[in-house]
Amino acid sequence: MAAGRRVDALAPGETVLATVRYGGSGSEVRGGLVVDVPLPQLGDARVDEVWTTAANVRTGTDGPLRFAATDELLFGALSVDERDLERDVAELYDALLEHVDASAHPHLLRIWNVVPRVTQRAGLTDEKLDRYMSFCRARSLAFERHHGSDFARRLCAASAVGSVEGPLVTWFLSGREPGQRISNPRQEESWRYPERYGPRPPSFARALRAPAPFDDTVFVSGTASIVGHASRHQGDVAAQVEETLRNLDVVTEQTGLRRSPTDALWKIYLRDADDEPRVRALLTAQLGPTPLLFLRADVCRPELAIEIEGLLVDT
Ligand code: 3EB
Repeated sequence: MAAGRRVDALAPGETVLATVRYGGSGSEVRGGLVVDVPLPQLGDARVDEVWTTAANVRTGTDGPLRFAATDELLFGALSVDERDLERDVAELYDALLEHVDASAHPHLLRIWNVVPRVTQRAGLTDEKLDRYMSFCRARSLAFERHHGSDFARRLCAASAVGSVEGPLVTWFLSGREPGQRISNPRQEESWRYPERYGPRPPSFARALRAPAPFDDTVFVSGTASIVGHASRHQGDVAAQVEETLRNLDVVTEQTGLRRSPTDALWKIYLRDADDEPRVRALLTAQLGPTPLLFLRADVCRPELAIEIEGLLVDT
């Protein structure tokens, strides 16, 4: 299983499980599931994220869910045009969790979410809520409905960032075997954030060690300049990069694996496209030759300028 990397050519015997295309890249598709993500890429390169496998791939749909699966893995995607954000998130996650729970791949490993206008006010009636808080409430309630009151034990790695426009899009990977949740001792568990960040906390693990068919692979969640539960270095993107890298270092220490695999793609979400050259220079100096994919996205807290996610692999 080759995970989330850029490919220029497929190796013999490899088939595509899924292609994640950013910013309407419109590039050629070679089978499997296609997920179009409404976030523009920054910088010169235009790369897709391709998940390949040596196993047979079958594709299908289940209501709003589209998927590609092997015997061991399920890659699925859902996309809804917005009517009411909390109702949409509830329906989307109900469809996702119903399908996954009934499937031969009931263990969620990684979820990505793109929420339109994520930092805007939730509505005219509730002054204190922004749309990220609404998203978190509906997602948390859905996990509780499907997995019970101790659903936190089963949470996987995730990201949730904002688009300017377009549908609510969620895509995910689940497996036949469970992964192993990994915490970051520098950061509060997301499901224990205090109520000032919203009436229901976010629902994700800092990282997850992937089961077979992955080999010593860890999915690292979106990681930002947060220590404990507090945002750090508002207005200073270079300091946020440093703090984020410290968090990535600490998560990496917990796993016993190394950072900087050369064939995995690290994704950098930037609130301000103008920060891209500077952040690219900082990260290239720190991460070495790892391929970097920069996306213009709203990080879910307005004071955060950057979020980074990726994979650790034993090389
Ligand atoms: C954070 O640490 C920053 O809501 O699924 C990172 C990863 C973040 C996942 C999510 C949010 C999510 O709270 C934001």
